[in-house]
Formats: sequence, structure tokens, C-alpha cells
Amino acid sequence: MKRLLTVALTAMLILVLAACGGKESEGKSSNGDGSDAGEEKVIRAGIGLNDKHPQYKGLLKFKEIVEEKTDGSIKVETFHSGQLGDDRTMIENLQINSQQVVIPSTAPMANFVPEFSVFDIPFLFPSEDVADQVLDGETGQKILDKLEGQDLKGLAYWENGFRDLTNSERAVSSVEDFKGLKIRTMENDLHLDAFKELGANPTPMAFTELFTAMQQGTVDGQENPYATIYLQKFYEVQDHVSNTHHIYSPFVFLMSKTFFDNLSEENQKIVKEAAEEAGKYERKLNREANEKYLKDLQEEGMEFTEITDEAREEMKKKVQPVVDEYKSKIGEDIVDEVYKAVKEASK
Ligand code: TK8
Repeated sequence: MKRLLTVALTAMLILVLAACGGKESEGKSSNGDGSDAGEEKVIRAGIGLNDKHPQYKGLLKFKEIVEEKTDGSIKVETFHSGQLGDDRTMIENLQINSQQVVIPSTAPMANFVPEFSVFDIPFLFPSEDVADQVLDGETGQKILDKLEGQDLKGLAYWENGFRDLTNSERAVSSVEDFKGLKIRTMENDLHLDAFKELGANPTPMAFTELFTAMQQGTVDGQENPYATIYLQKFYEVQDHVSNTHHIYSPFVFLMSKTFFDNLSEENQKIVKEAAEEAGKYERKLNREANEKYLKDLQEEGMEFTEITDEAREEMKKKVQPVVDEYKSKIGEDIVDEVYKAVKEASK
């Protein structure tokens, strides 16, 4: 019932937004030759995290660069904390151009472009540096190009970061400790199956519902980088944190393809470069944040449990059957290509 109501409300909202968006673009339509000179355009940009998070600071940087370089002919309106919807809803908003920018984790993207799930392979990236090289290189670009078939334009990769487990039940130091834990996962089948394989009892859920679910005990735990755990105040409802580092989660900077295609070539270049530059800034802030916040989480009363290399190796072995199973679903070629790029970048 609740779900039906949510679906109905979302549909209504999309209709209303589409109606407004329609009017707006009529008034500001391009000249038909791809040139948008002299017209003011508005980018509605939304993210899931709050305004304290490096993701939002990065978005403000994008706004600053775009507005400056286009002399204000492109305005960027920013929305945080899922004000425009959860990741999946916002991606759908882009497809109908009722919203122009979103920066989701790559995990829910797999529901649109299966190849994105390659980044959901546990323990794929050994370090942030290797992730940067693969994502910013040819392989990363190849995967971004797949978005065009979904009316989306991928402009750059940003960083969510290495994900760590928190819960309110017990200290987790080994595979055995996952047993029966009710863990929220992102809306992604590989994540769901990997946590099942570890013995947990996972539930996929939008990020916007997570805090309440933990507060009410619908789930025992979740996994996200320290920056998110701290800045979203998850320590208020979670007691334990372990440095599982089980997945490196990229963000992907998406633009509505309809909107992008209607920009002049010059403005296309400006938004692309702004997304990349703001992304570098966001990655830097994010890395500083992730370094700092584990200590702050402990100061807020969370108990930290160290995962040894052996325990992490055991987790990796345990989920290997899931990885093997998904290889063909994701596409053998792309999986092999990413493994090769990781190896190359790790040298
Ligand atoms: C924010 C999400 C979030 C992600 C998740 O929109 O869902 O857990 O890590 O940060 O993209």
C-alpha cells in the first residue's frame, strides 16, 4: 500500500515537473542549430547526500565554474539530501529532462546499464590511486559511453569511496560475524547476492530511507564510507564500525542527454571540463574527510573493529562464486578489460 502510494506520488511529481520543464525549455529553446548563445539555461542539479558532504562542495564548485565561464548564461540550481528524490528517481528525472544533473553512486546505475556493475565486484580496486587511473582512462570512458543508449550523458567520475560496515548488533571482525545481520544494501543485485553469500540478511533500499530504517530497527546495519557515516550522523543509531573496505564506490556525474545535446559545442566543453575539475576537487576533499572521520566516529562513541588482511582475504574468497556468476551478466569482455586495467594501473 505504502509502495503504491509512493509510486502514484512519484508519477504525479514527474508529470508536474515535466510540465514545468516543458514550458521552460519552450521559452529557452535552442536555435535548432545547436547554438544556445544569448539564452539563459538552468541546470537543476540534485544529490543524495547532505550539504556538509564533499559531494555537495564539489557540486558548488561545478556551479561556480559553469556560471563564471558562461558569464551566467547557464545557471546551476543545487539541491542536496535527496530533495529531488533518491538516486534512482533522479536518474529517471534526467531521462525526461525534468532535472539536468545528478551524481549517484555507480551501483544503482547497473539497473540502467548492466556494465556499470563491474565496479560492484568486491575488492576490485586496491587503492584510490588505481581507481583514478582506471576510471579516468579509456576503460572508464568506454563505460560512460554506454550511458548514451539510456538518454544519459556521463561527464566524469567522482568519488564516494571505500565502503565500511556499521551495525547496531555486534563487532564484526570476520565472515562468521555477518551471520543473520540485517544489512541495507544499495539497489544493486550483485551487492545483495554478495551479502547473502557472506551469511547476512540483506535488504536493498534507497539511501533516503536508510536513517529511519536503522533508527526503527528495520535493519541492523549498512555500509558506506566514513565521510557519509559521520556527516549523515549514522553514529546516532549505529554502535559498531569495521574497516571492511569491501568495495570502492565511484560516483558518476550524469547530465540529461537531451539537455547536453542542446548546448552549443562551446558550452558542452565548459560543462564537461567543469564536471572534471570539480570532480578532482571533490576527490581531494573526500579523501581528507575519510581519513579524518574514523577518529571522530569513535569520539561519538562508536566501537571500531579492525579487519585483518587475512579476514578480508576470507571475505573475498567467500564472495567469489557470486563474482563468477555475475561475470557473464555484466559482460565477460568488460570484466576482463577492467581487471586488466587494474593490473596495469597497479604496477
Ligand atoms: C547518495 C548515495 C549514497 C550511497 C548509498 O545518494 O546509497 O549508500 O553510498 O551515498 O549515492
